[in-house]
Amino acid sequence: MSDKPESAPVPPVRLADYRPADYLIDAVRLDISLDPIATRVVSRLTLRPNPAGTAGAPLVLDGGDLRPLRALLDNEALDLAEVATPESLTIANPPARPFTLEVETLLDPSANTRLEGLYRSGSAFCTQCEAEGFRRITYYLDRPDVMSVFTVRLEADKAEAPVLLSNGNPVEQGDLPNDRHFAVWHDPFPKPSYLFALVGGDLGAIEDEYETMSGRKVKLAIHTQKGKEHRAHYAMESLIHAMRWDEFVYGREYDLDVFNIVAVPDFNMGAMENKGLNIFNDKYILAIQETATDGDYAGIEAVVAHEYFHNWTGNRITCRDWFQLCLKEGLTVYRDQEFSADQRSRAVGRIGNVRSLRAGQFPEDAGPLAHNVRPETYHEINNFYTATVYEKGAEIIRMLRALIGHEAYHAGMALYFQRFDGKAATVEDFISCFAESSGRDLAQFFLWYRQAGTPRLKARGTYDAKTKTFALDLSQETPPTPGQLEKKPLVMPIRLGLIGQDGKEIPLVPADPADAGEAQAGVFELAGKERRIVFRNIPSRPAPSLLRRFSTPAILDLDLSEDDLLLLMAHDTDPFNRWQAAQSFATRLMIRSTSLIRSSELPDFDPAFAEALGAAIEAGEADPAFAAQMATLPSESDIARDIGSDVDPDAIFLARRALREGIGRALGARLLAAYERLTSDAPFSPDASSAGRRALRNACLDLYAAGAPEDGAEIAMHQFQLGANMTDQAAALSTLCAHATRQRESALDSFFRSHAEEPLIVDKWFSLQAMIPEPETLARVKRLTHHHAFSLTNPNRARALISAFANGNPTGFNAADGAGYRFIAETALNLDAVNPQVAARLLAAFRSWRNLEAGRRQLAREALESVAAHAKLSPDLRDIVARALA
Ligand code: B3K
Ligand code: ZN
Repeated sequence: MSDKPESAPVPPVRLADYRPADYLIDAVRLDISLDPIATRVVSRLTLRPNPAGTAGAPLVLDGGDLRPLRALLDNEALDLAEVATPESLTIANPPARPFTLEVETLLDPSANTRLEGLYRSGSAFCTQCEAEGFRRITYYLDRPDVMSVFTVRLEADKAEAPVLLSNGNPVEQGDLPNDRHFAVWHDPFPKPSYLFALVGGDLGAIEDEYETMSGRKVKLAIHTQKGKEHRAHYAMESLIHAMRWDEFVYGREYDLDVFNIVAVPDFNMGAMENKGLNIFNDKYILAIQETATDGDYAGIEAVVAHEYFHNWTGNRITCRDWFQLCLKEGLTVYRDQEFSADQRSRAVGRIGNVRSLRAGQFPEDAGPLAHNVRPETYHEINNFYTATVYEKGAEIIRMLRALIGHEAYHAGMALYFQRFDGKAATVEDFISCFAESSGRDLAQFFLWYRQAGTPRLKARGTYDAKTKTFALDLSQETPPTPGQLEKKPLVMPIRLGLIGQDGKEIPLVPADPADAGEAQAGVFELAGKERRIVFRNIPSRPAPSLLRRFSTPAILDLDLSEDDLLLLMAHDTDPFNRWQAAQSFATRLMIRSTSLIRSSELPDFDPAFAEALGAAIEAGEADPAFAAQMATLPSESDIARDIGSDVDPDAIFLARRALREGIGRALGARLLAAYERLTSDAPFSPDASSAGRRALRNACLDLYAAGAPEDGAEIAMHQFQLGANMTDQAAALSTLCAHATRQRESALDSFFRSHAEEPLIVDKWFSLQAMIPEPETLARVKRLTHHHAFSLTNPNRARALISAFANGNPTGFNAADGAGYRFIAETALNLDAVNPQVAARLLAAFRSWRNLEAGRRQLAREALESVAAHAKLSPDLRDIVARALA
């Protein structure tokens, strides 16, 4: 919580106000004596005036709730009362030449529940500095464009913290009197303070060695709580694959003698890319078959790679200011997506990216929290680590590559690494490299960074049987977003094909020879508001397959007939669009049923769709991971988003349930047969193809149970009791939870009893219950907040129960009496006193409240207003609630 009263409106930080720092810090020496409640930090900064700054300006260092003990300027003591407050340290007239500043601060890491700055996780000490946590350790120019060489000496009780780690390479270590010891680390690469990290603790580790492409040897280690080291092997393999991939694909090699990863149970997000010392949430490191699902393994592979890739895209080249966050995040997400696609199935990977973009980013872009991929103002930067910055940011890089081609993309990246290595760059710097490598003017493309909102792409096809031509009329429109009413046309790469009635791909022969190059590549650009493309030699009316591989993050409005959708589902050569056709068909059926249910009629069912789905599942046994995606229908939130306004979550739930029930009934025996065929007694392996078989088998079971709950529950219970691996166990339990079966409670009890000592599994136990789609669930969740295993101070646990309810239980959160809204609002307030970042993220569950039907909309508003009425909110929560209500 901020100590400052929040009564007067605080002005936002603006991109337009950026100015270089008035001082530079060439070197930092930190001496940190770790103690659970009284850690002493001595910081010695070597400063000089920045030639690019204002001469003679005062030096103002940032602080965050600090307790200074002493300060010296060029070894002369300063009067603390005069220069320091908890929030800043000011030297009114600093020397006009290089000088030193030494400051000692006193910290209480045990009292730090915000998990920003220096805190404790279990008995270990660790840090989280991005975005502005370093100022909670010592006074500093805590901004990413101030890059400095760090030398860190750590000292601690030898029994309590035998392992002492910081950034860079180890230099020295030794014993000290009173059972203490020390270690010195030096990082030769100048870096911003947000990349600083330290860890101290009694940790276990696994080690390995990696030889880079130029033959340098790197010692790799992953540290975990003692006794869990053996669960880090998959993470280690993933790291090594990622290191090799970055050499092979981007020509980037690792640059220090050691690379350390530490996994801790208390962490605000997934992981952090601190130079040479990545710190991770346990969830993204620890995995053995008994504790981790296939989804967990995939998450580990992706996040380990993501943090590693930041070493070049983020650390060697960092951001000039926090408005440029997507410069490192969007690019690094794109890199990790491509890495995972190369390790696993490209089509399935892409479907996963798009599912997550639509589930997380589209609603953000369509609601009151919409913002540019590169924002222009912010009140609290921590609230901008969003799906928009990360995932839409990654989509922009993907489009850039589709537009300029593979070669110009890699030439541009090479130029970027060469030109900006060791610097703090902007998005303009980045894009200029591709303008140069491709020879294209990318000014219009840049609008993707500056314009919020998901564009709508409308496509209409007209077939002329006489001329055997097919005309495709494309047009675009981006709806207004907060503070941005007028939108300009964007540049969209539209990858497309035409599928003939015989199910074959029709060669693209454009009527206008100027379109030949695009036809050859299969990618057409829509840069203006509209475009017409005419194709020749089309024997009969084709089914257009648009936005293949989801080449533009737009909402596609294409008037395909149900026959077209069935044709594409079965024959599109682009697997992404085969999946998309199934999703579009299911969405159409569910939206139709939602309206019928709202006018008290019976939901709709189309046996042709069920039949096509059955065929896709059977045909897909050769690529089960893909078939599992086909078998997974759009979520309730997907349908709500497509409906867009006057949303009734109960009707959507009933419509989705009815469709799944109908499909389950229609395909019952076939689903069961597929389930049996996919059963295997081969030993567990987390590889993609084994995971794919498990995914399809579990999807078949889930659909089967939708049509035959009792029989399905028997099978699920049997699979649950077999407990072969966590994937199958958790899937069985999730199927049991979806229905009010008699087995459900006993399965939940036994799951908890067997895994009570496993925090990551207990998290699953909380989440599964929070997502039970029944009116009683809110009472259950409230009861669970008093469970001895529940805690609001551990972010994983708080998210497992509370966020799972807010985001994973649409009928519970959106209960018609508003009780779900009130519960989440109250919990966000309680959390705010403990951990503002986690609280703010929780409250963002209200991001789509304006799209609800009138009754719920009013109740959601009241819940948000009850939060806004609190006088003492953290800046984090204040910012979310203010924007949500604006
Ligand atoms: N860069 C960190 C995120 C930091 C979030 C600070 N609130 C992890 C990542 O994106 O790799
Ligand atoms: Zn990142």
